[in-house]
Amino acid sequence: MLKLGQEVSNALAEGRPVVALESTIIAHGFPYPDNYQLALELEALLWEEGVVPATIAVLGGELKVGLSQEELHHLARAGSIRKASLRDVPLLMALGLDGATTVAATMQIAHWAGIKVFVTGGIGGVHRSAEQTFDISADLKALASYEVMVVCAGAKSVLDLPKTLEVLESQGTSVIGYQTDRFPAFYLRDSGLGVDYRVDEPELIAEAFRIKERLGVPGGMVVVTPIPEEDEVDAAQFNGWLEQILEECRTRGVAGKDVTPFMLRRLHETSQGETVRANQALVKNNLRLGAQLAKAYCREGRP
Ligand code: PSU
Ligand code: MN
Repeated sequence: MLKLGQEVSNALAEGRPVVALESTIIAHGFPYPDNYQLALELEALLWEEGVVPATIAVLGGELKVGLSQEELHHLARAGSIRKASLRDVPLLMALGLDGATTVAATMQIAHWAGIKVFVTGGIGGVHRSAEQTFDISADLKALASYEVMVVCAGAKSVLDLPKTLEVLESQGTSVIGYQTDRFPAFYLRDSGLGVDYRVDEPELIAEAFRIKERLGVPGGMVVVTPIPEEDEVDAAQFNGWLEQILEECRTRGVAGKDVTPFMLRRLHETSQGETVRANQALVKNNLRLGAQLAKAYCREGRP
């Protein structure tokens, strides 16, 4: 039932590197036209690295792996695209609808397609006050289930990061710091928390993943790299914006799948674009690492 783009299909058949990209960050993560621009830049960056991009989405009920420019533009522009997590995919397919896939759904579909590396901005996790709301992203469930390396700049500090790391530990998901021993907090380089392992060579991360596959250990791996220093947001300023927006969430009763897009949009507005710029920079930085991992995975044997 997967509709693979020609380039993706050829690369997978020939064992060449492919990197999956999610479509929620295009449809819901950034305003238009920044989102379209970013989608094109990400794909171009991968081509430059010798890696085939596979942006994933549900379009007209079809499970697409590898999108055309027109399809990327549609996702960026339409404004009415649903956010598609794990439970949405079969319904969107049956109803012939469009959906922008979250980390969870993108991981699942990447796994079905045989793609080993997926690059995103930040994973979803346990929300603050989850002890009252039970709001825990399905991204964590996907990380427990699908064998994919997920490259990210940690998780946003809008989440409860200690609880997020606890859940990852309980479910057996490794958190690897690429050339860092700190768990990054998306717009900020250091959350104050550590990672499980620091690994400095992409080859060794790919090797750990291959061993995990051979052993049949289920689930994904989180590989983190911090936002570049020059793009980091000021922590005190960020915490000010965040307090205000968390209060808005409470007073307006924002809940469920609307929480993450609402907070991102309000952060972008409140910071006058600063978080958009930071977000773009960190995704590109993640992408460079993702390309290296995809290439390392395709090279057989130990470094
Ligand atoms: N983090 C970001 N930008 C995003 C998201 C996360 O920096 O756009 C999106 C991803 O698609 C992620 C989803 O999978 O939000 C998580 O949403 P929820 O918390 O509702 O599971
Ligand atoms: Mn949620």
